[in-house]
Amino acid sequence: MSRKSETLVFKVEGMSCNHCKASVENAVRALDGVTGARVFLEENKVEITYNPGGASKEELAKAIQNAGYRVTG
Ligand SMILES: [Cu+2]
Repeated sequence: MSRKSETLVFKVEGMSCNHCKASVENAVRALDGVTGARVFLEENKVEITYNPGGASKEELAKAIQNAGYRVTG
């Protein structure tokens, strides 16, 4: 049985170094259904792969905000 995962990109403000990168990636990866998270510091974005049925987009965004960063798009 194959599970189809989806990709989502958020614009995130406030990530400036590898510590920020790790904080955001770990916060997102801790959520239900997330299969991958990768921050691109230069582009102020995070790319997330997740299985629908787990955490919602809103919950993903909230996890980033709770880690101390601002989701702008
Ligand atoms: Cu940092």
